[in-house]
Amino acid sequence: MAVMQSHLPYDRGALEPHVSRKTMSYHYDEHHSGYVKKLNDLIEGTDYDSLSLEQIVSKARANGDTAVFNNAAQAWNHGFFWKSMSPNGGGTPQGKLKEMIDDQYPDFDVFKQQLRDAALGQFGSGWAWLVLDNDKIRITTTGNAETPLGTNVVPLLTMDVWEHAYYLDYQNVRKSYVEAFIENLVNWEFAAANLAGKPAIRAA
Ligand code: MN3
Repeated sequence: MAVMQSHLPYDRGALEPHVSRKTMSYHYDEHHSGYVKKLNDLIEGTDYDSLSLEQIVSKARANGDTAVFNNAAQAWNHGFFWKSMSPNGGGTPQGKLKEMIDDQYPDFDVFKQQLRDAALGQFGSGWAWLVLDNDKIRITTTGNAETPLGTNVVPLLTMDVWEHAYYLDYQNVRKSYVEAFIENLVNWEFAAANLAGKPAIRAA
């Protein structure tokens, strides 16, 4: 059974002016779609074929099946990334997530700065993440397709820092894209739902 490309939870132009319709069209319809198509080509007729996308990521990592892992992880990461943004994003987290940030960081601006620094510090292609690590939140990054999914931390939020995520809108200036993500796009409600263990995280 083929893996389905996860749904884009808003219109392709909904994140303008921060992410253009053109970027979103390429990113969703070419890049994300390409990972899903490639994955399905790779797994057809194999033991992976009957598994969920999350199971494929874990099994391919364990088996060292690099091509399957890379395409499956990218398929999952993008589904998670679309939900990590919202046309009504930005602002401040509420509830338990806010409490944890307040407990672990001097203030919200320092937290945001560390998230920004992590996203800028990831050399080359990759992802910046907010994860739950035991009972603490943690900012981390992964290179290329690598993902916290299936490891011992819980992904709460992600930012795609591959150049294809921002080049058409910001050229090589990752900093401007990262600022726009943190100030205008980030979906704190999605992160809070993942923190609460809501099924949002499983809807790859
Ligand atoms: Mn991407």
